Amino acid sequence: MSSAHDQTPVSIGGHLLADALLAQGVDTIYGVPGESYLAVLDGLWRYRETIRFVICRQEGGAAFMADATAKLTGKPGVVMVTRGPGATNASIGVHAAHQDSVPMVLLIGQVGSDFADREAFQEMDYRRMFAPMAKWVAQIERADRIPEYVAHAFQVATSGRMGPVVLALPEDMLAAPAEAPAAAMHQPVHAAPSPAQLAALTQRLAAARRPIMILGGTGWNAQACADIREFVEANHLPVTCAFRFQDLYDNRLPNYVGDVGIGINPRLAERVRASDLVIAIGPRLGEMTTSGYTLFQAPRPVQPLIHIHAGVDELGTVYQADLMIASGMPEIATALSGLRVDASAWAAQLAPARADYEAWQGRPPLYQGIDPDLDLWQVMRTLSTVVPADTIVTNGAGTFATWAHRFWPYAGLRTQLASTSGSMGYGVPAAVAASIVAPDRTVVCVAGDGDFLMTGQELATAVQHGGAPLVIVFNNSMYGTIRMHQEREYPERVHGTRLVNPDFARYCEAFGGFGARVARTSEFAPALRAALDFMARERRPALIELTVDPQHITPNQSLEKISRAAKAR
Ligand SMILES: Cc1ncc(C[n+]2csc(CCOP(=O)(O)OP(=O)(O)O)c2C)c(N)n1
Ligand SMILES: [Mg+2]
Repeated sequence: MSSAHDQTPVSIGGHLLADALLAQGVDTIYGVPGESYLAVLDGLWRYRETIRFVICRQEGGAAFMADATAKLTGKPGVVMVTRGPGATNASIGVHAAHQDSVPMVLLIGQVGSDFADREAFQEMDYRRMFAPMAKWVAQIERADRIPEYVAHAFQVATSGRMGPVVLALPEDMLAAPAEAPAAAMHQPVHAAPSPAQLAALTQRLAAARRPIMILGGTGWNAQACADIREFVEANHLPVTCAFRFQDLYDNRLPNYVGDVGIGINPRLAERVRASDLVIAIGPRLGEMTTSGYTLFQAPRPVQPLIHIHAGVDELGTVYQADLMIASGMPEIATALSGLRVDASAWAAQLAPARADYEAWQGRPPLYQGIDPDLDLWQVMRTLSTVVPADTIVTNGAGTFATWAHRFWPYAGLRTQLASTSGSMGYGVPAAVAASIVAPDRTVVCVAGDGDFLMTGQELATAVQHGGAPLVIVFNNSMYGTIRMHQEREYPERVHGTRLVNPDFARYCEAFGGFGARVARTSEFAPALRAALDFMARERRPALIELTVDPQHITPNQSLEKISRAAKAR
């Protein structure tokens, strides 16, 4: 007698994996194929209309795209790569997702169990390799447990302090016939503030004279940002954003007083130092946000500190805050939205703090007394008046990023995609992914000449999948950041920092995109208009190369000035 169970057609591991991804709500996967996971590709082929498989040109780009997609959608980013070489390439994005606390699931084809532990072709032990970078690493040895492992991976990636999870998939396990009961959708779990914690927060705020807020980290959504805005405005609080989380509060609103990151406005740094209550909601208070652990003294800050973070393990690790609250962002934001205290002690401090921010956005000291051929401050201003306010701005790493960080008015949640890991090459894949996932948004990547060529080939991915980002390359023919540090530490001993570059405009044209080069300020607006017209008409990427004077290294000073100061020391 046959049971209903016997009649279920037997599947294979690779198909169960595709089923399990669908069950976890996956609609986009980034990857580079490998012979190690043909059975998964076959499983995904069945869902080719529901799960978009974005084929990339390098696994590092794929992993950055997944990171950026997670930041943009709030859902875990998914990457699929092959063994050794694929996994090692992808690791840069796992590190980025870890430092950014971004939910990511990396799937890696693994050698079959018949060859395991022989250092077979491309074999690696991913548990050991990813141990310091990922929240959880597992290898699925039995196909009948695929739904369980995949659900577990999504659960871990999205709960508490979010982060990357790695699943290795032995080839024979993927190819073997198997059946497994389906898992349900994962349910992200986040703590919430207790009544006692909220009472303590209220009491400290009511007693403060110079409070300031720092918003940062991941896990925010539109409602949480709106709730925080209500709390901030009702209590006349000055609000700042942590390094590369500048879009958590609309920069154009009067309570926003600047970003607490690299190259912080000295007047803002002074306000944070002189504050008598810092309320940090979401940031890790890492090296970049604390100006190298100087804004706050470790382990016991001079300023009273309330630190609210999604991860229990993060609280108290560097700073022993006076009040530590483990909470998801929506949970704390809802709790704070209706809170009102007497703000008369500090309300008058808001306008001067905002004025300091606005002054910091003015024409920078670098250009005082000179009329540069290409005024990068003017370029950023032109850009911000021409593209829509909700444009997504992405960047990798280099001094060029300062122009975006300091002068771009981020208009609220999900207008910035930048990695706190400071990885070069992040900007292009992030822009490509954003343009594919959010085709109705304008996407601008700000890149350096070094930064751009780390992942510039992902323009091909944009073309293949209908993405149309605009890339602006700040070309100063050098790894400028390192040159700057070199001049500071070893003045005039230039070594290992010069670059010989291709023609970036023609590079983009070779992918079917638009390219232009701009050497004078007046050329920028027409080039921008032509680029935007092209993107709208052709739905392909555009690139504007800026010929940047290598001397113009930061908005504050020239290379020569840095070198001179170093020699005078
Ligand atoms: C993947 C990676 N490699 C190396 C570095 C070290 N690094 C930081 S900035 C920088 C130079 C960036 O050069 P470029 O993109 O041309 O920008 P610039 O500083 O010249 O504006 C380097 C090499 C890094 N952050 N990431
Ligand atoms: Mg450069």
